[in-house]
Amino acid sequence: MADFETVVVETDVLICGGGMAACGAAVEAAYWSKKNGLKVTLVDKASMDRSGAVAMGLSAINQYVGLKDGQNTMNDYVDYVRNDLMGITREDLVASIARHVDGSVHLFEKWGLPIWKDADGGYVHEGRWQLMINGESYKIIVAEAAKNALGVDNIFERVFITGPLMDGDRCSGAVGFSVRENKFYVFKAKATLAAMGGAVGVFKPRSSGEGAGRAWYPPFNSGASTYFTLKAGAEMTCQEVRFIPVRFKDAYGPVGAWFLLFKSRATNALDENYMQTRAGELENWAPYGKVKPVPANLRNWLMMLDVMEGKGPIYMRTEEAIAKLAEQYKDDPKAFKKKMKELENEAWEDFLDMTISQALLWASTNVQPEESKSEIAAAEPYFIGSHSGASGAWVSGPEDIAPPEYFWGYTNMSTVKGLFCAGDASGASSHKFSSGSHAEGRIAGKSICKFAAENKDALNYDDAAIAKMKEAVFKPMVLFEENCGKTTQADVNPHYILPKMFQMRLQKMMDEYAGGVTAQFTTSEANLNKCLDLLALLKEDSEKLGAKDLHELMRAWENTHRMYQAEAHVRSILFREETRWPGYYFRSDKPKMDANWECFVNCRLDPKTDEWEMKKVPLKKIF
Ligand code: SFD
Ligand code: AMP
Repeated sequence: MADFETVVVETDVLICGGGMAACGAAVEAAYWSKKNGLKVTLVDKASMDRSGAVAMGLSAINQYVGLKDGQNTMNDYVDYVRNDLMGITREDLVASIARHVDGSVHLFEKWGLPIWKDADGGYVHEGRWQLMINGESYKIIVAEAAKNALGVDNIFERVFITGPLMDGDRCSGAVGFSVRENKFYVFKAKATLAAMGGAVGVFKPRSSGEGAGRAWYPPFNSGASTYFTLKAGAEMTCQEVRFIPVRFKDAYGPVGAWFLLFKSRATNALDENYMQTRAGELENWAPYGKVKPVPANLRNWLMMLDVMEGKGPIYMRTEEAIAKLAEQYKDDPKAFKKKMKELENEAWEDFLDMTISQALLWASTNVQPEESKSEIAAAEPYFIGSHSGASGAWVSGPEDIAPPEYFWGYTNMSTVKGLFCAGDASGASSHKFSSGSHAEGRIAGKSICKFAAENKDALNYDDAAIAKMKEAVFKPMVLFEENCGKTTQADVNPHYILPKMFQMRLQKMMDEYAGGVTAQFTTSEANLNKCLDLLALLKEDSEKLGAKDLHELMRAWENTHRMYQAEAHVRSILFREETRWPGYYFRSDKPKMDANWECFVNCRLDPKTDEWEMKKVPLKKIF
């Protein structure tokens, strides 16, 4: 691509991504870099103000421990996360985020984020760990602080990172391309943070045609973190631990506020509450079936059992919950009317703050939450280590908490020297959400500066290898340009496959064979092996991805990234010979939880041979 300029940026610390974890890392790294004379650079594929999962805003901060107020302890949070993940969690990482997360929340408030207050000036909790916010502008506020800390000259927006640069077994930066200009970027760095979110669109979504592109998590988080870490040769963990959120059907409105703040029930078409009628099923998943709150996947599972028996649709009983909350005012018509208005406002704001399309769907289908119940459903699988899933890189824990097996020098560094991960990109430390991802970013931001300061030696860059990378990055555009005239319709061509078609193929095989919506989240060894066969063919065809312009080039690379996430997932489910997270996925041939699998499943791709290594890693209890 002779007419694509190559831009080389030399820096010490490179932050890939501009979301919650990246913004946390930026704020902290800006501080520690000054002390150490380091340059910090951030690259986001989009515009930081509205990039990533918090783009639309949020209506709650889902992790606040309240350590100072003595509301909870760090141990309480570790217990909560361990139980919710059916025993599989890195307690050192969870504890470290828990002890720092309140600091991030207090910073958000200082920067201007409105957090709901009660009559005494205390935070209004949605649930034990969650705070209510007016969060439409949450991301803008957090991004502004990051931009101020780093300085806009050190930030590259609308630059898509395709993969890592390596100097032997050390990560030495990243390469990518501008999605607006004809530019290839080479970022040379002493240390790199992968904070490019999770992966959406690996499985076929429920939405089709008219709603394609609508998903719960942002479709622009497309597996870049996983691809980056895999291609660097880093060890990954919990790649089988996908997340299936239950959401208001078709527009993916959140349920947390309804269950926790409004104390709503969910019932089936027969008015039965599956949490009660199916309580006996929880015994089969002891000890985790017996904890409070019931783990998210088991809540899903009880609901799915109803659906599989034909007892759906499932409804959130919004009308019932609102009536109950207003009941105590019913003898005073004026107070009753005021309370009803307040509840109605809160119900709509919950969506308007973070899932605007759900408010639009309610409005366009004449749903009034105070009058009618509203359908909920299990969504398609997502890869998101920061919420209730756990997939991500296997990173070093903090020196003061981590056992020796989980500590290798720098907190949040992956098993590859110089490559750090945080937020959705780091695994086995679920339930960090927006605030915990920011806090983990801050932890990583400090640690990465320490690494960069202590590892200043010059790195080697192979110009010929970089030129080859450039060629590979733009190959889809070249293929398209050379061949698009060979058919009358550019989207059907024997010489290339366009990203849209490629993505549909990926989503179909994952949906049908790896336990997507169509397969009722059920899979088995035979299905997974079939999926691997199809993935191998898809991988061959990925060499033939075509792209008509820069935007489609981004789509092409997004889908290559997704394909690697898919393979890591399928191989990990296959390797773990049990069902541990029914409600996320069910292995019909291994339908029970097995104590022999009370361990992590880690995997690694050898970047040179493209061979996968799978292994069991012992689980260390600390608290
Ligand atoms: O409850 C590249 N989340 C919620 N968290 C909360 O605290 N409260 C809530 O109310 C939450 N809810 C919720 C949430 C998310 C969504 C989508 C909805 C509702 C509808 C979860 C949090 O948002 C989430 O945990 C964090 O944002 C995770 O942080 P991080 O940093 O790991 O990911 P990110 O913020 O999405 O940022 C990713 C960044 O990477 C960029 N990027 N950059 C360069 N090159 C590439 N190839 C890239 N690929 C991606 C992105 O642009 C972005 O900047 S509730 O309903 O669940
Ligand atoms: P959600 O909107 O489903 O993402 O939920 C927001 C937060 O509330 C997350 O921390 C969830 O784990 C938690 N949550 C949602 N529903 C329930 C429930 N029924 N019981 C306990 N916690 C819940």
